[in-house]
Amino acid sequence: MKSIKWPKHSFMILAIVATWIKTVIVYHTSFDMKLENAMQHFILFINPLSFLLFVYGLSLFFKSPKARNRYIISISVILSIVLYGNVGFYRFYDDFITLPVLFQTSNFGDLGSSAASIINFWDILFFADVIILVLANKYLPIMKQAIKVNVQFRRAFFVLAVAVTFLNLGLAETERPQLLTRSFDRELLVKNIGTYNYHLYDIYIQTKSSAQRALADGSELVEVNNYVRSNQAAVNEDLFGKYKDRNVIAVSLESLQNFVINNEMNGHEITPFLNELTKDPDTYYFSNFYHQTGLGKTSDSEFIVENSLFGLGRGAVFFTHGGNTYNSMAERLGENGYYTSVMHPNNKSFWNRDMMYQSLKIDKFYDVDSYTVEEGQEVNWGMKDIPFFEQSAALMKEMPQPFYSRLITLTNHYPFTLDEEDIMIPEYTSNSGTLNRYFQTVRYMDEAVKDFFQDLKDQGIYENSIIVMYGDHYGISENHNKAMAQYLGKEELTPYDNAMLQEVPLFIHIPGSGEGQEMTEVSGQIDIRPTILHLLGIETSKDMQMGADLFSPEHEDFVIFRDGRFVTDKYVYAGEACYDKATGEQIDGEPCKSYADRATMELENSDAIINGDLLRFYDEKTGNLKQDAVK
Ligand code: GP9
Ligand code: MN
Repeated sequence: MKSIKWPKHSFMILAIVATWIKTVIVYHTSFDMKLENAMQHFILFINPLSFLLFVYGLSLFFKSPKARNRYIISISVILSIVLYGNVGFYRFYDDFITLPVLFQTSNFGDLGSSAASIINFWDILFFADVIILVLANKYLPIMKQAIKVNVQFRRAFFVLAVAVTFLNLGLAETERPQLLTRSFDRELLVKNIGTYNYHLYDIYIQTKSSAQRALADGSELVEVNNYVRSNQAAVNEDLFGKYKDRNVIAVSLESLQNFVINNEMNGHEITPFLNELTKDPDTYYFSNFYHQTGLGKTSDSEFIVENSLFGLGRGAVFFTHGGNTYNSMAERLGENGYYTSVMHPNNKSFWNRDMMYQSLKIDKFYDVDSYTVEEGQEVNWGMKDIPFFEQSAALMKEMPQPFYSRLITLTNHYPFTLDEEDIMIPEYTSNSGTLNRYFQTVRYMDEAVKDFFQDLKDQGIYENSIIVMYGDHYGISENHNKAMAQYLGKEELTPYDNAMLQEVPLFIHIPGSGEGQEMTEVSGQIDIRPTILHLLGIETSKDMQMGADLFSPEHEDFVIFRDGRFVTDKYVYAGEACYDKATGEQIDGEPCKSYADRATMELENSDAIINGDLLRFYDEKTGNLKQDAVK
């Protein structure tokens, strides 16, 4: 032993290295994380380091070597328990632990009985670093050496830790832009910032939400309730209940904007099938319809459709408020005898769907594990839409009827790539590869929807269903304004144009109805819930919802975006300026003012419901507060 020259801070360094290496080995052996390239491997490799430098680095503040080593060993024990806890949870649920599930004891009902089968003797290796540290502390006297740490050294050490953190975050940001603000997939988080940092982040998000929740009481609901009641739109007497007990098949069309509908790109029709639907006697096509999503993108659109409430201005409500009480469309349909599900061939924890769907009372989530993804059936983000639809229709055939199933497509997702054999039209010719390819993936999606209609007919489900299809959010961001202006034949795009580009198509296809037509009311995703429920003859007059039935004679031409922009039949408010909707010219702000105030109020009311988890106090049977709501 004498020949080895141990560095000064041997025990701390040993701890950092041992826990680091162990964590990386555990990543590879115990979690099934898909790594696509060398950079992702590298990020996974370095991601435990920043946290470990900080937490073990605190040992530099200890004077007594005994206390210092005890601290280091305790940390290694705690981190091992956290990691091992995750492994156990993952073995059972295929997911990483998030704080709320620790408090939802019902989740562990099944776990208890199977704990024995989850644990085995070799799991002792998950504590390998602890064992190494304990042995080193006992048998290597050098480890117990007292070290005088000067301030400069400590400072340098923490500067290094900060640098490693930034390196990690920077690499993660290039690999997954906006990771922390929007991509709330636990797997992505662990892959990019590491399991320990992920837990800190999760604790931060969840405590923030629960603090707001704890401060709220039922009295806040009174005001919100008054607002909602005074904005109710009456039902359309002719249509209310006309399609009672039909299945509802809702299709979220990924990134589909309205500008491609009934339009061409260099002489090529982009959406031939959807174009036909706009003229089809069984289809209501809404041509002045807008998405209302924020950072939560697809998940926000799901939230809006299910609850007729807005997502949040910051973060994704699916992630931040996944445990709230809601009164979703699925729940309402479930009460009316429907079997409810979501079908989406992605990993179930993406957007915290697996947790959120429990709160939305969705009976079953057909995630990627419900599908057989064969060779060549995967592109870009996952399963291609055509086989996805085909297998979904087959699954639907087995569902008890009536059912409500919401399908989420994936192929027309940024960066809009396709396999050679799926390309049906050439790329567009602009400086934006994104926009150029977008037309091709939209064309593919159109084909997929066409096939889906046939699949439904083949499975005998078509006739007795209502098919609702809508674009979930924009596909082409303002970063591509130049290319977009070229396509639209404009000099440049103004805030007015960008607001108008938030239009997404909505189709309500009712086989055999014969009354379909183009509908021009200015409307948004928030209106879908009451519209569907009313077609099925389900009352919503006591529901806490912000939208209005699109067929109601009282539906107002007014749609609010999550960021406060809005569109009416006459005005568009964007970039803090008022525009004439017909001409796109900026006008005096006065006419927009009262709408702007209403928009703010509506968004605030919606936020109050979510932040305070107010629906837990609400009795939607009576439309009153629950008895014990006011403290
Ligand atoms: C992920 C899919 C895409 O499962 O819904 O989400 P997005 O990036 O569009 O929000
Ligand atoms: Mn989406």
